Amino acid sequence: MTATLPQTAPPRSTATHCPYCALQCGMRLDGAGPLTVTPRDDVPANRGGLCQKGWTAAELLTVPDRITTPLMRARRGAPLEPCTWDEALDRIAAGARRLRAAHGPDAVAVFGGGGLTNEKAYQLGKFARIALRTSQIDYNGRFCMSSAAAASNRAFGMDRGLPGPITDLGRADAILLVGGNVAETMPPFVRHLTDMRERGGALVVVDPRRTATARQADLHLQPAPGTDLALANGLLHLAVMEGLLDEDHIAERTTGFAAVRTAVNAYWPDRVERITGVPVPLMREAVRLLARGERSYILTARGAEQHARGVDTVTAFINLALALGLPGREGSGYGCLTGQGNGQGGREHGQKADQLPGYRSIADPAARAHVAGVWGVDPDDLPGPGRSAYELLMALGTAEGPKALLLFGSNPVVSAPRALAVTERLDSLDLLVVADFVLSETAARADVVLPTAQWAEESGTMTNLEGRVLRRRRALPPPPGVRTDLEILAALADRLDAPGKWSTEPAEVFDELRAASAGGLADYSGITYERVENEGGVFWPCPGEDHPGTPRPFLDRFATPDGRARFVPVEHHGPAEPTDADYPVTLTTGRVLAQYQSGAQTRRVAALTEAAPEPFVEIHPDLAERLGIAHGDDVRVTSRRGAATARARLTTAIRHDTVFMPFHWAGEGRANLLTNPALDPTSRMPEFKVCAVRLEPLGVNA
Ligand SMILES: Nc1nc2c(c(=O)[nH]1)N[C@H]1C(S)=C(S)[C@@H](COP(=O)(O)OP(=O)(O)OC[C@H]3O[C@@H](n4cnc5c(=O)[nH]c(N)nc54)[C@H](O)[C@@H]3O)O[C@H]1N2
Ligand SMILES: Nc1nc2c(c(=O)[nH]1)N[C@H]1C(S)=C(S)[C@@H](COP(=O)(O)OP(=O)(O)OC[C@H]3O[C@@H](n4cnc5c(=O)[nH]c(N)nc54)[C@H](O)[C@@H]3O)O[C@H]1N2
Ligand code: SF4
Ligand SMILES: [Mo]
Repeated sequence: MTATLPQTAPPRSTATHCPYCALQCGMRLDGAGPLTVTPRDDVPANRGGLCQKGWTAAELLTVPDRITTPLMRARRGAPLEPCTWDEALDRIAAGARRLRAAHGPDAVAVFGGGGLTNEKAYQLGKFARIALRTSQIDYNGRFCMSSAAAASNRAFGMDRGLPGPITDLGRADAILLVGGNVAETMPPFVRHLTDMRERGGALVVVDPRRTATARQADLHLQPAPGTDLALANGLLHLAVMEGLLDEDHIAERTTGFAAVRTAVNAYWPDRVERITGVPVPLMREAVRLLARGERSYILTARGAEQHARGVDTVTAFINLALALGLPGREGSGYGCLTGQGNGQGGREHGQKADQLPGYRSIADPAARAHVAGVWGVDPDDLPGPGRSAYELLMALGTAEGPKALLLFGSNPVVSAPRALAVTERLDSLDLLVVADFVLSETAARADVVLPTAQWAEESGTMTNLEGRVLRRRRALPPPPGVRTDLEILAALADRLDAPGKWSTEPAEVFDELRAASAGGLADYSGITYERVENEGGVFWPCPGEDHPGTPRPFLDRFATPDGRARFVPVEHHGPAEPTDADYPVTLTTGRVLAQYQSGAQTRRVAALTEAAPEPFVEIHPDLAERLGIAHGDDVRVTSRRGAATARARLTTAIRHDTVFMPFHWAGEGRANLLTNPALDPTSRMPEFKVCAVRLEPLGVNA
């Protein structure tokens, strides 16, 4: 089978969205050769703004080392060499069949990504379950917002990023932003915070670093990494003491407050100051700001969530929000800032180990029956839940684990915790297949590499951080020789004699997704491409074509069986790996404006590499002096997992006891050589945001 790519003349101007983060800024692409990018002002999320990554996004399409032909290596150790699509696909299908025959269907695993469109995420989950019949599928969203998702499901019965349209934020009385650096991670988002502040609202930021976001705040709390839960319980303790609770809201809309009130008794202010390092007067001011109006938000991002107790930490902030009467009211509530372009939709349509489309549980017999019906298979033939992302990666190539991995939309050699061990597991596979548009660090280790189409070369839908489904539109055809992910999955399904329909048309796949999601929590059945076009996006759940969609899902009731939100008492445990004499400093990790994730894309864009060229470690000057480190020195950072080398960047914006590294680079500066894969017991999220390290100066870099 050869790829036939429709070569229709491209329209002069295409309205679409940015390929990167969950804000999904609207942009217009013009031209037929090199595209020019202009921001759209008809999209509420960005209202005419873009960040540097968005402005330069068109360069991704023409990076010099873009792969345009499949690559294969004859055996481990041999070089990757160009091959035909038939050779590549035949090798994958034969390998999958052989391993399945020898070891059973779980011998082949799939790893997906939150950057994939809804259509691709859906098709990938279906491919794993009915073409490979494997339970072994998970995705990088597990590393992203799985803790917030689990906490929201527990409290509200549903997990949907923001509780309302993003423009609601601009009318709030106060926003408490915990562990989010939006000035770098979604710059146009800051406009909504500025709107609020110009109307008299207050911004409170909780971050161990005085970030670009914290500098714009009315109040900045600077806790030690991994102590947010104690802080949240302490704030609730203060709210109780100061009589700031919304007793009516608690009585009418929630259950379980008594146990939480008892639990936070033990979080008296002095104790919380000792745990977190946040002075009591600042805590008091924060809770007063948050409680002074009726419409306020508590928002969490990765700083609060990427912890071995991330679910409980988010729960502690939800408890605080509920006690102040915020969730369930128009223009206020709790929200999680989704990260990846389709971080929302990516978690709703079945690429997570325990989920089927429509945010259904794969363990629920009714859900299995419904989805099996749409797929045309027997419910008993669907596999059960598989391993979570890190557990899956670490099982690869072991006696009980998968022997082959098909990877779409992630670069775990750079982005997974304890990356060295994960890389060893990838190298021990019989067959590693990576679909990507560049030779990422993970693709470079694959046995077969499949070149895929990019954002502006394909159509589909993305669900942004608001829960609003948006259209990604094709502006030009992919380069000759390149196929879309849907075409790749269809060709493999065909070779594996898979049951079901394997359309390569995004609109057809979307119609099937609608049917599969019908009746589920994330019900997309009423959403059509036409409606998305005409209505500027549609909010899920949307259970019928005559249903308006649901911008604010919790106004009348929560999605729990009794309609009430649930308080859950939670206790502070601290980081899984506390500092000690050998590893006396806390390392936290995160992002910078000009690089995206593993850097596979942004490290190839000239202006972005110029803006953020190399790995670094932020150190407070006092700590640096104690360790004999000067600004610009190369520093070796060592944890129990390994050592990394990065340039010292001295700044008073970070706590004395903490250092920070971005994780966007490969090689010896890889932050994930150091990170601790301790997993949250519920979400299985790794503790990217805290581990114990020691630092040594390596002298001035020549
Ligand atoms: N430029 C850029 N933008 C991006 C991305 C990118 O890679 N680059 N990725 C996208 C994705 S997938 C995501 S998930 C989002 C992430 O967006 P954010 O969550 O805003 O990003 P991070 O930098 O990971 O973490 C935010 C902050 O958490 C702080 N932090 C660290 N430890 C703690 C802690 O224990 N407690 C608290 N309260 N704060 C802590 C860090 O100092 C950091 O400033 O960004 C999206 N946007
Ligand atoms: N230390 C540390 N580590 C972290 C984090 C942290 O804060 N600290 N954050 C974590 C978080 S929140 C996230 S989301 C992960 C992200 O980390 P990764 O999962 O590695 O994400 P990306 O770098 O975006 O990798 C996406 C890859 O897929 C390719 N790609 C993009 N779109 C498509 C597509 O449509 N189809 C196909 N086939 N390929 C595509 C890109 O070229 C790239 O190579 O990192 C996690 N790792
Ligand atoms: S904020 Fe996110 S969506 Fe907007 S331009 Fe930047 S990377 Fe793209
Ligand atoms: Mo993320």
